[in-house]
Amino acid sequence: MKRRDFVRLGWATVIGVGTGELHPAIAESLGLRHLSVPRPHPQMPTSQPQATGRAADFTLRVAPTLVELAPQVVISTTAYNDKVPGPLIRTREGQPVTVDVVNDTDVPEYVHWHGLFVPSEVDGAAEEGTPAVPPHGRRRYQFVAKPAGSRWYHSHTTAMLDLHRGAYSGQFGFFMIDSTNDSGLYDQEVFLALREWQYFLSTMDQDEGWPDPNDPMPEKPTTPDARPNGLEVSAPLFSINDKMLGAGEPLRVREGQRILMHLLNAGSQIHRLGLFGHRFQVIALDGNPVPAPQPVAMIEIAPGERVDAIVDMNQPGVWILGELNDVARQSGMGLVVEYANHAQPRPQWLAPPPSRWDYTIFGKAAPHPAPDQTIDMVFEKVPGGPHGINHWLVNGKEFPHEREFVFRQGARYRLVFHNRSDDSHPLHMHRHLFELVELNGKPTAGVKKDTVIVPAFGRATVDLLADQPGLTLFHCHIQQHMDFGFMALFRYA
Ligand SMILES: [Cu+2]
Repeated sequence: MKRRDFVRLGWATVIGVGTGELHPAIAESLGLRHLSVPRPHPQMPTSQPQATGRAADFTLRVAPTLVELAPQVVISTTAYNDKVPGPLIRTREGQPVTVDVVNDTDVPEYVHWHGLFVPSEVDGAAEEGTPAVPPHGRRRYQFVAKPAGSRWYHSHTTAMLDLHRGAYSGQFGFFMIDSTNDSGLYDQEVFLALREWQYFLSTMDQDEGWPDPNDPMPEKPTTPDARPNGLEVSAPLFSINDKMLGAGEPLRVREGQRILMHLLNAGSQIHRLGLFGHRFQVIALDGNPVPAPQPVAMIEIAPGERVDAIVDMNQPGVWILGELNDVARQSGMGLVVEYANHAQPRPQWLAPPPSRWDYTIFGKAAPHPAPDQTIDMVFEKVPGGPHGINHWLVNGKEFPHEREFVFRQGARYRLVFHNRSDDSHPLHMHRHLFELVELNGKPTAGVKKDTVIVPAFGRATVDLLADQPGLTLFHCHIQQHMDFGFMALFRYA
């Protein structure tokens, strides 16, 4: 057993892994009595726009709260409106939106509207000049909801060594912007946010279980870095929405139904999900419809990313939709999927057939117009820097930079992300979408995203049209990497 697994299982034992797939209390809650009572899958509470002229359409109250992840597993965090995820904000594309944020905590907060085209002043990033929501104060955010698709909102405060702030807190929620041409070809729509809880610092890399010797690693240096690795954020508990595997209501389905799953990774680790006997028809990445929807057996989703997939329910039984990693799944990252009239005492986990996640299969073959300028961005790790924490360099410097990164309005940019580190990083550009051009040398077109995983020692190239004037933050979506240097600010000339 690796030391990492020992540490994780040590934690997991507290909540009873070792008795099989589920905690006894959780298994008990899944007993026949419950299974025999058909109940609709609980809808996430929705904040609907209110009609009043001067009132906000939505109000988010940031406050400390308790979350019952499972029977006898209750954690303390801060969240929006005492819910994790926060209320589903749903609106039509092009609609003006007013959100009042009430901050019932002792620290300043920012709410970032991830994937929306909004001005810097309301984007929710201090670095772009958005004003804070003061402690015990309030602030109104007003913007137009665009573009259509699965967006989300979350705290964008700096956390540094406070593992209860920013992305470590429960401050996140779905923000759906409906387009006027929603096909509606599904029977049920579910919102599933993946999360870890009770973060701690460790020298063990969370993603070490997923090395892929087949990766080309074009950015791998010839001489490996011999410095010892520093502290990274790890976690012992996992959930989908606010419940650990088996602790919440199952997703109740009927044979023949089509389920639209809106998946969001609101955590700090990359996750891989499978549902034995089923395929995920991926229709959108980061909320943007893909040119070539494809069925896949496994979905990989990084912090900040969204995947919309339709699953045809054609394998009756009681299954676990779960993390492929056994420890993560057994420590909570999963959801029971229960077909009507197929109740069985225990949900089954079977690993899906081995497969690779590859963004490029959802794209098309098409030439990209030549960019006006190519910007190379090189990312490096400084292992075990100050405080024993890994620090991160963008083109040789930790954030902030001088004026290295400048856009001219209307110009097309090709950004080449060179990941010269042994970790995968989900790189996020605020207020813009970019189009994937190549990933580790594999070309594609038409896949539009706001967050892209650049694999360890890998390279991704994206094209971006600079059409959203204003300061624009770019960063790794892993909170700790962002806080310790992995950030850059683009300015419009
Ligand atoms: Cu990172």
